Amino acid sequence: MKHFTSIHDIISLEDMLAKAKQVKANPLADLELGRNKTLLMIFFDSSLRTRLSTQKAALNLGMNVIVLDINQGAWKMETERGVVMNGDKPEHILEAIPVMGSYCDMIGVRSFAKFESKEADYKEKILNQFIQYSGKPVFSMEAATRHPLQTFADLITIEEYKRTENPKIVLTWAPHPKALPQAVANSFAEWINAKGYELVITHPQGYELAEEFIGNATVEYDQDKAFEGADFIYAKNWSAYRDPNYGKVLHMDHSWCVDSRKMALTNDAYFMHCLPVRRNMIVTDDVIESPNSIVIPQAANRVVSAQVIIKELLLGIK
Ligand code: AN0
Ligand code: CP
Repeated sequence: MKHFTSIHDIISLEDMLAKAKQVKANPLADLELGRNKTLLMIFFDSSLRTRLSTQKAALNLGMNVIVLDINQGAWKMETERGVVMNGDKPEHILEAIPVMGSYCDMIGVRSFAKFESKEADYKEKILNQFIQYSGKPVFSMEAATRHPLQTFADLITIEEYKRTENPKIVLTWAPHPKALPQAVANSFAEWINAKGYELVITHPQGYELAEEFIGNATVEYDQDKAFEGADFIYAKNWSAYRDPNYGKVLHMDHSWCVDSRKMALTNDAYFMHCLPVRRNMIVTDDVIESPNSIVIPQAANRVVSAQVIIKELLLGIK
């Protein structure tokens, strides 16, 4: 594998899931693979899970790890060409990227959607500049449109907990006070569609995702109806995708919060969320604390997904 930015960089999903099982059973089996190799993790946006789990995964592979928070101590960066840089940004990303590339063997990048331009976000401008100018294998730690390490961990978790061969999976929008990217929802739909499971996406009118991510999923505007018979409820907020509302919070309809009445409509479904989650906005205390909530093992599987991907990238270097 040369780079990892989406499911399209994977040849076989089944093969990756099998590799995840191996890594989970024996996490230190490849301790020699990454010896004397350095991973540089670049964060343009905050993180708890991605930062820790990716670092842990790299350590399990014997790598050295350097972490840079662009907004805490690094120079503010201009990302556009042609700008007269007489403002508050002393550095240009076009020098910063090859410099960062010269210090490491692999780069992980977190750079969320900026919501300034849908076109720039959906072209993955920042991530692609890293691929183009760093000279090193690059992987996404959540970019503008996708969060593939999260979704790989989600799918590993679903495989571990599913009680039927073809579970019904519901991706439900839930309210949130701030505009969040579509990345987690996009990736989730993309991977569940690729796996071939029944996927129902439910959200209020106006929060439709891009067609390329909806794929074969059913869109259901009635949340109660969507929940009927579900085996997994995956809650997530996202802002509007469609023009002219791209990146906007249209409303915060609290009736969409996942509560025990709605969970009772399901087939004793497991509750999932990528975290961080705002309690009593997205999900009630009792649902996230219930035995059916698998958010903690889901987050734990982030080490596994990162380790499988970093291993594939290391094998690509050798
Ligand atoms: C981010 C998002 O929704 O994309 C990261 C989730 C993993 N969430 C927040 O910013 C709260
Ligand atoms: N789920 C996830 O990516 O969490 P962080 O934003 O804390 O990394």
